[in-house]
Amino acid sequence: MNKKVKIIALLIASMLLIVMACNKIFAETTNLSPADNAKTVNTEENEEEVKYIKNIGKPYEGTDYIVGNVDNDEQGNIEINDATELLSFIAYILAWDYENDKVNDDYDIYQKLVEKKIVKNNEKIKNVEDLYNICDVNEDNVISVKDAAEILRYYACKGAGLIKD
Ligand SMILES: [Ca+2]
Ligand SMILES: [Ca+2]
Repeated sequence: MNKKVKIIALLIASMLLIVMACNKIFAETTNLSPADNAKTVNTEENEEEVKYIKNIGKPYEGTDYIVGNVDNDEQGNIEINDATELLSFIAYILAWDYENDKVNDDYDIYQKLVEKKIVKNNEKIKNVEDLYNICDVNEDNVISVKDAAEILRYYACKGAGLIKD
């Protein structure tokens, strides 16, 4: 994929994610009548999602970094920039030329992108475990747009006062 295609793909993915994040938030905050609440089945999946959000913005156990703080800003804030940094990384993982540019894991790709100054260097990411601890916020062992969506959702929920420290 050439650079233009990647950028367009990334922009489309970003817009989709923002729309998805907004839809989810409105769905969660507007169904306040008892009849509507009765319709909301608290499935296991919903409980899982809540759990993921609780991980984001918190220190990863036994480390000095914060889950979801992809850009490693000093305040440790989870903001849109963390999602866009992650989306940029994901776009390059998806477009990676595995045939010609052999890598062992996503950390190798990350390092190469940092060298080329395509993604920002996060000093906390020193190995593949750190990379996944910070970026794989929904803990499904894949760094994907779902993780970026969860970061956006956290950011929006926090902004709406739905998440307290
Ligand atoms: Ca951040
Ligand atoms: Ca994930």
